[in-house]
Amino acid sequence: MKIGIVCYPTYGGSGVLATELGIGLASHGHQIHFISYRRPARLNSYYKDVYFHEVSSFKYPLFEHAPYDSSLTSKIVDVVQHENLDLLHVHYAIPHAAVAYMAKEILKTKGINLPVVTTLHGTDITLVGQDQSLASVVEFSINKSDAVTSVSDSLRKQTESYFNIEKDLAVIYNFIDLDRFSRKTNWDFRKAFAPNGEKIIVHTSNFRKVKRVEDVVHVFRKLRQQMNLKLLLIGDGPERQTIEELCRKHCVCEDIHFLGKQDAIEEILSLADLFILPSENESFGLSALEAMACQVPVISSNIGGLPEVNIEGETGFLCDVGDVDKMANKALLLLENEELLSTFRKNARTKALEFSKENIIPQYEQIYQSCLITSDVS
Ligand code: GMT
Repeated sequence: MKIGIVCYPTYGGSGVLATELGIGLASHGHQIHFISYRRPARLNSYYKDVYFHEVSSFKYPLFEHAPYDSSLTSKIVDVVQHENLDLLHVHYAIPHAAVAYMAKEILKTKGINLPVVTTLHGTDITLVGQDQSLASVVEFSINKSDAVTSVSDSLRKQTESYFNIEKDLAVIYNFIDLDRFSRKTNWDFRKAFAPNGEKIIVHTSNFRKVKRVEDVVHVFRKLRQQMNLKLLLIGDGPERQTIEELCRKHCVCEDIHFLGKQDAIEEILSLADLFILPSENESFGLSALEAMACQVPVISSNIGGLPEVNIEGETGFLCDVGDVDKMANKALLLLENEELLSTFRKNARTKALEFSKENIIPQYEQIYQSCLITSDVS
């Protein structure tokens, strides 16, 4: 199949997942065409049968904002026609599902049928999508997609409760490359962060408010009163400055490393004893899965799709949003008991195996096939 993939090119989970899916599909013999305003961050080397088409923004003094949606639509129409795409898969409803609908309608006037698959990732439904300025477009474009998938059952239910959905939403969980994300501890590297054998806690996110990174710092402060440990914060985003100030205020800077955006995230996860994800909203928690695959137990909030990934009392612990006392207590329970920690480590890896790319990618291929069959018949 020749498949177009539209996604955000950033380090965020939806872009990461879309990129890994494209790479995985190409290894199954499909030809993949990414369409976005920048080369996706994870598409950082050459892959056979993977192409990238950049959407350039049109600037004109009259426009306060460049009309990205229109430029993206035109680019999709162009790529579908000239590369003979069979299908378009868009990740994150806003604006991609609406743009896909418009491209589909334009192509119809040229005698081309373009099946569209939309994958809902999270805040496109739970946060941004519910804003009155966007909600009707989100609902309409979900209903107009040929197939819609959701990255967790929790997100499926939320979508159905917030919007008037006329389609079946298929749950296809996020997936991971288990060869890449496996524990390969580099002891010299570990020593660089924890020279005296301290335990290491890791958090990775895009430092948006929804991630509640301040809770990570509060949990860390509580733990640090009981034991020596280090915190590695990976990623960057709007809250980073506030978090740095919080660390300074509480004089914990010497034990916290802000590592910024990282490509070889699995190398850092391989150093960790515990991963903390205290989000206010999390449709799946791909970052938690990446940690678990590297044998790192997870202390997370019990929100959204997190309980479908992080299993209470097996792979980690689930706590109410903002309950930093419980998060610290559960973290201490694990960090002070090597045997328990080691059991949780193994459980985390075992659970992660369920989300292998080998299990999940064929589920997308099945959806594509059914779209093509339906569009042939109609
Ligand atoms: O929804 C977002 O804020 C962004 C999105 C992204 O692009 O990072 O994250 C969502 O999609 C990921 C991949 O499916 C999920 O693992 C994240 O849980 C989800 N984020 C939220 O629900 C906050």
